[in-house]
Amino acid sequence: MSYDTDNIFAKILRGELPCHKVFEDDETLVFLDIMPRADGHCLVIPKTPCRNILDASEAQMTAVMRTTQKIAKALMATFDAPGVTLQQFNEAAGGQEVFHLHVHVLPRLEGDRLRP
Ligand code: DGP
Repeated sequence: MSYDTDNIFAKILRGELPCHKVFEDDETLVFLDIMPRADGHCLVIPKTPCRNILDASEAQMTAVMRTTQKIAKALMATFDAPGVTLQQFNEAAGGQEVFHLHVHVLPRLEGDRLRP
């Protein structure tokens, strides 16, 4: 499957749509999910075009997971959360809605439930 340069996250990367930026480095951008399923719900994306993990280079996977680990630890500290959930969807049948690689990072509290 090809990369659609008009997907929402591509527009965010080009500055055509706003986002609440949490972190960025040369390779990745992190921002709050517009429909948070937990307080602090963040999305980690590569800055370069990539549809999902099926299309990702080793360098993109490494960069995204390095940032994901950093953000997971920062969210746990910020929200005093004892746990963190990662979610990652690939292709429509896998639950993917925005076709630019992203990892959901959700800080978790004891006994909480993710919002739908
Ligand atoms: P999925 O591809 O299934 O992982 O879902 C895409 C996620 O992206 C979903 O949790 C909502 C979020 N999202 C969709 N549009 C926007 C947007 O314009 N801004 C932000 N910050 N998040 C968005």
